[in-house]
Amino acid sequence: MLFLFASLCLLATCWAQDCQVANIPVMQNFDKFRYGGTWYAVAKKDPVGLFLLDNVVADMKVAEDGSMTAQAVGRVIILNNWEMCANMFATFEDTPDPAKFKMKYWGAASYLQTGYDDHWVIDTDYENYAVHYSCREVDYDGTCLDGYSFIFSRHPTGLRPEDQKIVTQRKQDLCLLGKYRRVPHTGFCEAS
Ligand code: RTL
Repeated sequence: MLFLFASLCLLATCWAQDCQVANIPVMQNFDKFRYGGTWYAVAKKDPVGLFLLDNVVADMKVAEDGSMTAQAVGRVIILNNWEMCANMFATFEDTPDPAKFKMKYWGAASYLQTGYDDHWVIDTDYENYAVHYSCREVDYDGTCLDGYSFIFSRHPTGLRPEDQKIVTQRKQDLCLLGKYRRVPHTGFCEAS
């Protein structure tokens, strides 16, 4: 009886997930120098409003002094019907947590979106996968009201089967399991 009770308690604590943005676990001992290079988006959870549709590739650069910048491309539709490949730029500001950055971003063309978002690295092995998260608006109860997340791979062909399990666990940690869509790569942004 006591055993049953103890295991039930254990289960309950395992399942208890508060989904508070402030409690989301991020990558420990994050090394931004190893994060540099090309990342192919394989899946994403969209925010409210306009967003990168597909063919998303990010190129992170980390200078010797540690300053991080990025270029990204992705297919977008603007003004209802105009499809284009958006060329985006970003600079990152460090925060006390090495895995949490503030990202200032803008487009090569003035009509593209600009913004100032969180850029959190939830998990990465630097060589194969990275899980990114950004909450734009925290709700009154501390959960995320509007946010987005990217699953990145070093390989244009997608995640290795052995990384899929870890990534699914991370989606769960973010309270976003089931909210992701695959990001197709059709070559739309390749000529730029
Ligand atoms: C990610 C990391 C690498 C650098 C940048 C990123 C985000 C870009 C975003 C672009 C949105 C563009 C839109 C254009 C339509 O006007 C996180 C990939 C810059 C959010 C919506």
